[in-house]
Amino acid sequence: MTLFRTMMAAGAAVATLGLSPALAQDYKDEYRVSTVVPEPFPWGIAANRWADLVAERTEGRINMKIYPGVQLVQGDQTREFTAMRRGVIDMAVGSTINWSPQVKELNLFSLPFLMPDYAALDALTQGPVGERIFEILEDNGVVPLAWAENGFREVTNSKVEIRRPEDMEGLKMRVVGSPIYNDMFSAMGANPTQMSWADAQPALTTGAVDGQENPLTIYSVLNMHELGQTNVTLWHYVADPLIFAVNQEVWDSFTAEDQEILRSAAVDAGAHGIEVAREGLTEDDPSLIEEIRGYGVNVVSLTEEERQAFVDITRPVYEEWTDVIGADLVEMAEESIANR
Ligand code: X2X
Repeated sequence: MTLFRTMMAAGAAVATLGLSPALAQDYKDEYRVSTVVPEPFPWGIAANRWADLVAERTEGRINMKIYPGVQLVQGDQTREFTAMRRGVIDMAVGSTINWSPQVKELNLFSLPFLMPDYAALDALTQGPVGERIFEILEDNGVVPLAWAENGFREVTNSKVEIRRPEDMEGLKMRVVGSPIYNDMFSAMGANPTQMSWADAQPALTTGAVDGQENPLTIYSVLNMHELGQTNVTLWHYVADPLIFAVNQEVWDSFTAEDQEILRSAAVDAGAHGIEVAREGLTEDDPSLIEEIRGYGVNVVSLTEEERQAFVDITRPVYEEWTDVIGADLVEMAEESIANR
């Protein structure tokens, strides 16, 4: 039994003795929920839905306020997890990428070309891998409740059509806060620079970087075509799911009934968020891709052969990071995907 579980068991025993039951009147006036982007990004929509559902179902006992732009950690999204664990942030709807500096297993979702489609992503988050990831987060001192989605991250730039790794030679790319992204883009011959989301936007505007990678929902809400990002390659190389989570002490302060409301509201908000994140980006409904094409953007999909060249060139990174993440977890993920 881990120390965490021992403490939980002790806590439960105390609660049954009636010594310190959580009382609704001890609640804070406001619970601070961190996100990177606000509405109308699907991420912000999921967070707002969570807060609204909780307010409604607790009849106002729990009042959650969303703080977008990771403003509670001065815009540094790689510090969000630590801040939540320490209670500087009460709750978060966070990306697996942004929490992976502290929880190395979360790099699983950044393994290049692991998840070919939405069914593969669902096979991970909704299967044994998702359960294992939640156990790992609990062992790291936060309470995970449900999944939502930022999306498949596609590569965009202002200079060239990207179909082959060679096309990326020397491209200045803004990458997110896990070193695996530096490794991947270096392997492809690009010139990656790690930057927070807050810094990425001015860097794209001024042309300090040539390109970036993010889900198309982020691209379209920001009108990145107006920032010169007129080449988009749909390569589905990684996807970042989002996780709803609560600081442990805050969680323990809620009554069992309110904990259940928080959890089920997160599950419902997550389902809605996933739906919104995929809108217009599926085979059945590619309307968002068409809309982006309509702005004169060069949107390309890769042939199987073209995709394979990227798989091959990033394979050493995949293998190296398998050791960091844990071979067992990667194997479990590969198996879940194969059986999806
Ligand atoms: O910084 C990004 O690229 C973003 C908004 O997608 C994340 O927070 C992972």
